[in-house]
Amino acid sequence: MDAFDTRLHDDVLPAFGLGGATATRHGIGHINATWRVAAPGGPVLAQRLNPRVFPDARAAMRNAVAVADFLAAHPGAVAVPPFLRTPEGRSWVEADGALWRMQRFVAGTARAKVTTDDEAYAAARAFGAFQAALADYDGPPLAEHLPGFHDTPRRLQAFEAAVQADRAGRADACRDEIGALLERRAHAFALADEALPTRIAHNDAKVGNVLFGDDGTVVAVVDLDTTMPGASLADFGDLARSASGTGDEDDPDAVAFLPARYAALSDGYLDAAGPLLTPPERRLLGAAAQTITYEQALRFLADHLDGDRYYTVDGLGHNLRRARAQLRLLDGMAAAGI
Ligand code: GN1
Ligand code: MG
Repeated sequence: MDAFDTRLHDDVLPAFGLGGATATRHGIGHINATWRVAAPGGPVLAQRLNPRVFPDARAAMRNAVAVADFLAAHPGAVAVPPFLRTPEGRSWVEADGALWRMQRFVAGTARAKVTTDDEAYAAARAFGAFQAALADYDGPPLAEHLPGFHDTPRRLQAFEAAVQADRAGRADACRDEIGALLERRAHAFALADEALPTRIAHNDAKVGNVLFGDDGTVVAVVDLDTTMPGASLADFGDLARSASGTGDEDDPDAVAFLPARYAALSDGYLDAAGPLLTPPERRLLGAAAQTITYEQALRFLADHLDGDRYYTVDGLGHNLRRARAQLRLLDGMAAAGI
């Protein structure tokens, strides 16, 4: 079942004591289905985790809840939306082969793209603060429930397998993009041989996963579904991928890398997390931006070749446009010598 043709299961609201509340579809995520629920105590979000993307959804939720609880118990740490509990103290319910959860709605605006260097700085500071706060994490151990999520060499292998399989018969029509990705394969290995510490990473640190307040400050970091042991550079890389250029993630014609925007991102990230980072982590920020942008191009093009089974698409060719946009951004980054 696709994220967009699903309905809110009848058991979910009653399980959280909200039977009878009105729910409307909400948000633009590529993966999960989300509803905004008008609850008596203020709005909440209900979500169905996509079981195809999160085969161990319980582990994903255990991680997310543990991290949210830890941050909530540390005043001054970056805010994340708290999870609601059922009267029995459970953070999710299971229905129709999926896991459903509710979170308090945090007022703020998610932007797929930032438009000023100040916004870029604020978003980067928030992800840096997330990293820094979690350096002291002492809650239950976190599972790597999506193994190798940012293992770029492995993503390259999966891409090559998708080209070989050509499951949807689309490879011939995108030989240029396939060739461009294979030519740039060195990006897959730029971080692979470095000694990088395993930290707690958000792992989906795109700029759309922070909420801005009206004054341009960040009010919360959201979407902890991929928060797992990982590399800080995966987060910085994803942030740079999503916020260092013009244009939407799926609009190749509008993409241009902006060096000043990128500088604001690295300043913000280092201002919050810099003291914690090792010399290789600091030195490799620019390499990480390119590696994660490359990785995302591999993932989008692989999904196009597979017949659009992973990401939600708006029609044929959407993943191909996304891949092209990543490639353009990557070339902008490389030309700027970051
Ligand atoms: C997905 O869930 P969402 O839309 O924030 C994806 C990320 C990609 C991103 C690209 C679990 O994120 O890894 O970077 O799309 N999440 C998962 O926009 O695969
Ligand atoms: Mg997500």
